[in-house]
Amino acid sequence: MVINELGPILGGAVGSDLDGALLSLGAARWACARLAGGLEDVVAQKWSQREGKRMAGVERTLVIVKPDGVQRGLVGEIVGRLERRGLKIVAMRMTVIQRALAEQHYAEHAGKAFYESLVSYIGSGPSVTMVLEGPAAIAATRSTVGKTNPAEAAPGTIRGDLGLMVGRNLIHASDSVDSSAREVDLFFGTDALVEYERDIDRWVLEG
Ligand code: RTP
Ligand code: MG
Repeated sequence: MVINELGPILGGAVGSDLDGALLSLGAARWACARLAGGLEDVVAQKWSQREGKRMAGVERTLVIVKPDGVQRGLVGEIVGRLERRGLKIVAMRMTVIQRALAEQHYAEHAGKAFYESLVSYIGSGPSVTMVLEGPAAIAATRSTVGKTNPAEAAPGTIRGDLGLMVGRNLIHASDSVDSSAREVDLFFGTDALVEYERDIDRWVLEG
């Protein structure tokens, strides 16, 4: 294949005298360098395509199965729905969320009427915290989670199928790219995230 590709490149430069030979040598070197460079470009392009696919549109989101979800034995049900959607678990931990962490996590709600009950609820027992990854993972997770108040959440959503009251709505999910970055860092940092590929990904991810 290399020879075939060199042929047309060298064709015009090959001659019978020394100048011609040197010209041919120079052309051959140039052609080899070009082919090698081309190969590097192809490899680099492949990598960047792969990386690009992972980076462009692929998001991470922080999900918490809140204490009511754990107490009601719904961890498997809740995580299963998100897993079946195709989202990939890249971190998971069972933890009792301490007051300081709860306050940081829900800082945007400080001062609201429900803030105290919210902070006390989220720390009232073990939670399962996790980071999910996938294309548009933030919106995809929020749509599977459903509206904040389970009474208004659509059937088919986690809150709509499994909950009744806003103060017992089973699950937290990041609501934007910014809050996801902040929350993933708050609960896991970057070291605790596990990078891996799944064999099924080609059946879940297009392209
Ligand atoms: P989350 O942050 O827990 O995923 O919930 P969310 O985005 O759907 O709702 P958000 O407005 O961030 O509220 C955070 C949590 O506070 C409790 N809440 N209670 N009593 C109330 O009016 C009220 N409003 C919100 C809920 O537990 C909600 O998930
Ligand atoms: Mg929220």
